[in-house]
Amino acid sequence: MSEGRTTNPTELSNAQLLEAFEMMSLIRRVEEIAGRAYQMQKFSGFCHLYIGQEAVAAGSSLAMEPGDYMISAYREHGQAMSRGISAHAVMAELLGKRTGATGGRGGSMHIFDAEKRFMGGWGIVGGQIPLGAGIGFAIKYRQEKDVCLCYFGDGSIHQGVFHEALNMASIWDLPVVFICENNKYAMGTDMDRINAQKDLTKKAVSYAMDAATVNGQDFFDMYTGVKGAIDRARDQSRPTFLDVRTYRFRGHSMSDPGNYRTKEEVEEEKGRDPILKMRRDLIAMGVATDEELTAIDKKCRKEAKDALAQAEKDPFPDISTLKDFVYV
Ligand SMILES: Cc1ncc(C[n+]2csc(CCOP(=O)(O)OP(=O)(O)O)c2C)c(N)n1
Ligand SMILES: [Mg+2]
Repeated sequence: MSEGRTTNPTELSNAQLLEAFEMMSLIRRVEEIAGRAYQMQKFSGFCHLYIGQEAVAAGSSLAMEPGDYMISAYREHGQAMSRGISAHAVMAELLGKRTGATGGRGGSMHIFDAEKRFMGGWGIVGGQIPLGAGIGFAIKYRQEKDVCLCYFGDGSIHQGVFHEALNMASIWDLPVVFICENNKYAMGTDMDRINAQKDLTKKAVSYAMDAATVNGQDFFDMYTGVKGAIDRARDQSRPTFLDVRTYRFRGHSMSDPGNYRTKEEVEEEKGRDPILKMRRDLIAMGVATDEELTAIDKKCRKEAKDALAQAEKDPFPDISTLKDFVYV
């Protein structure tokens, strides 16, 4: 295992770095508990875990201002928590409880919190990309200074809306950061098999948009990449495309045994575990000791466990509200 960084390449304080470590640890522990709860049939439907991709959410979130927006796909539990939605509100949402972030009506793929400017949680591959551009349009139209971070998987870049949204964001100078969470697979389909152009940043070039490749398994690289893009959006009202290289350690969803990749590949990727990397960095930089980081992780394990226990006790939405929010 490589040694950690000895200097902090960002302007983040030690307290903020520890906040990022805690955020990543909490996401990991909540996802582990969610996976176990699913296997125990405490809830059903779809469930896509974020394990392995935690630094993408944490690196982004630390670079954001409270007024900035985030919108994502269905692998969004971790991103929701990175914007301050509690572990309990996420867990309760998975279980369909009234106390869930979306009142128990959305479930795993549809976590929302408009107050925290977390705009979901979308199940149609690529469907949120034009919505993210639309949020950028609204920000600009109202002459506000916020930025929208719009996430999508590598599988969605072949959808027409990806190309339409990027083109519009560029011609209209929208303050949007388009973040492709490139975890190498769209369900079981290997990116290398379906991409004629393997350098995804070249797709943005055709829309005259700045683009960069970012190591999503390194919190510091992620933070720096996103911060630069956010600054460009806020100061110049220009969009950016980021090809973030990451990896999911679990299957696509809970029903995926992952037979399309070798054990060796997964093990090799686990050697780049973003949380272990952050741990090594923080120790090498003298920000915290191994024991202090273990204590933070222990706190996160408890918070995740308590979140599930509370969610299990919480009530389901009242039957009288069955038709609420239904248009027809
Ligand atoms: C329009 C559309 N087509 C197909 C699906 C089924 N589907 C759900 S997830 C997925 C793969 C998407 O992979 P990617 O965008 O790489 O995201 P990841 O799951 O890797 O995070 C597909 C094909 C869908 N939800 N929407
Ligand atoms: Mg993918």
